[in-house]
Amino acid sequence: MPRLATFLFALLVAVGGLAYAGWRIFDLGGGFGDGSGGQAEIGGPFTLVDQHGDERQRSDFEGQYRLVYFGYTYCPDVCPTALWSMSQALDQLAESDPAVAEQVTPIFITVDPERDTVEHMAGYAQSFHPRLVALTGTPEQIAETAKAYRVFYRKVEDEASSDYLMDHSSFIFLMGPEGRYLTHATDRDTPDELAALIRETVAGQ
Ligand SMILES: [Cu+2]
Repeated sequence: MPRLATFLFALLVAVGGLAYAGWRIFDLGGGFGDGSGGQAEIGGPFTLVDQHGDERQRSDFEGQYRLVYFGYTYCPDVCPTALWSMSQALDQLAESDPAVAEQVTPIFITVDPERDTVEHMAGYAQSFHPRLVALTGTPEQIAETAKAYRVFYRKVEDEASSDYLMDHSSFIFLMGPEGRYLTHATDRDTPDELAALIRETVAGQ
């Protein structure tokens, strides 16, 4: 009997793991269309607050390409890497293609509104790029925005301390001047690759 119990438990874990993996794969592959095909769109209207305490909506960025990244300031590695790449890529473009660079607004949206207050976002954004717009909001506003971008996130309790981590998707979305999804990169793309992707995508518009 204990062997059966062990087997059942292992099966349960495996099924749970598969379901979770499936969700992540869906999350990764789902809906990355160009907005013109049958796939669901990525992005949507939002109302959030920036690091200066000002309300910001999607329409505020009309006419600007946007590099949008969801993460959280307490992230130990992935978010700093992605935000560093975005900043470096924009600095590179400012040198090589200033006309392109000035059309792109980098946006960081927290998935951890509990800890990422306006004040906290202000200090964090400063360490990356002077033009980085860092957005937070109520848990509901964040959930709605993340859902529109098909971004997955969840709290992961750390048993060793009272702190927690956030498990989250890590995509750098390039949105067009009308707010439509164009393409995306990830935190694993180098600043060079990201700069090239932005340059080519903007040129192809
Ligand atoms: Cu992160």
